[in-house]
Amino acid sequence: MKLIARRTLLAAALALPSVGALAAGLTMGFSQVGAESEWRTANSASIKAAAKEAGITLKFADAQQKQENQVKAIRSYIAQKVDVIAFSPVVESGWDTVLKEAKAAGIPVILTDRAVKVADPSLFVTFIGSDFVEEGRKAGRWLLERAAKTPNASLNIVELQGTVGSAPAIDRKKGFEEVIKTNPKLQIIRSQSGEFTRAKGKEVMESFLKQRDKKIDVLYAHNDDMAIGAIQAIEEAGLKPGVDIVIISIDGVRGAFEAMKAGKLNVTVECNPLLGPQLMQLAKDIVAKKPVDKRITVNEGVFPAEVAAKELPNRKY
Ligand code: GYE
Repeated sequence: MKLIARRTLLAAALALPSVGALAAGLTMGFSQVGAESEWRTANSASIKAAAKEAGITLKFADAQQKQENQVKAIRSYIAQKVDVIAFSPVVESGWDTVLKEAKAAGIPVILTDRAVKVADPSLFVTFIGSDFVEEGRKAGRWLLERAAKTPNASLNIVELQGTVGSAPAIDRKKGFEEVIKTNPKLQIIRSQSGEFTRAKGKEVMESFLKQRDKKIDVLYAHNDDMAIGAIQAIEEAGLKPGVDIVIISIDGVRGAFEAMKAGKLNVTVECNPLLGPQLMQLAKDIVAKKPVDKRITVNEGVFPAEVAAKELPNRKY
């Protein structure tokens, strides 16, 4: 603290930029999806901390899950002539125009967490984030193994999808379906968006449970928060989550490990939100005109309930 204070005073006296700016002198505009989940909270915290650590001036805007807010934020970063723009696109499509504007202004764009569908891939420099199709496959493989223990039983699955049109919702559905279709006893009987939030996950699960035409054996939730919301709905309906209904979700946040420890969630597929340090390094490399890979993925695991108690103290988000 003292050292920084002294340096800042010195810098002020000499009319020099602050310590952070001296180290990198870089400004990043970041447009975040929102604050819809535990994953997102950890992701935002990682980005803010890493920017500070890297001496990068961060302009951060929360879009409250609305694409129009992200477009506005990106336009304002262009107007402010930031050095680099990074964003996590709430949905996949509809970005061509604003990204062309960034390109015309000569500002490099980094995608983090979620991908976009654009006609011209040169509209962004690189994309750092998880492989969501693979996460869906991992969830599906876990269920295949579980189903192999009761080979004659048909299993009715309900699915809580993430935000409509978002890369993780599209890809996690795709990867899961690709794997479970190899076993005709596994059928998705209902599928609806719970918008990646606890409240909506609970609400949609309640409506699934009210339709009594078919028994629900399995819940596949595209994130932990929706699974946690659904667990409440299942308990309120007088059923035992994790026992009467097998529950699979994605992210691996602390809340999921706690639910697994309590026997209410069966497995979570890891999706690492701590992208900040790599993002800041990429920004520096790009501004320094160093070559970077177009696609950077993250290594992730699968955590069944059996290991939850042992793993919980090691979790960083
Ligand atoms: O799984 C979910 C969040 O894009 C990977 O967004 C992210 C997803 C994450 O709301 O919890």
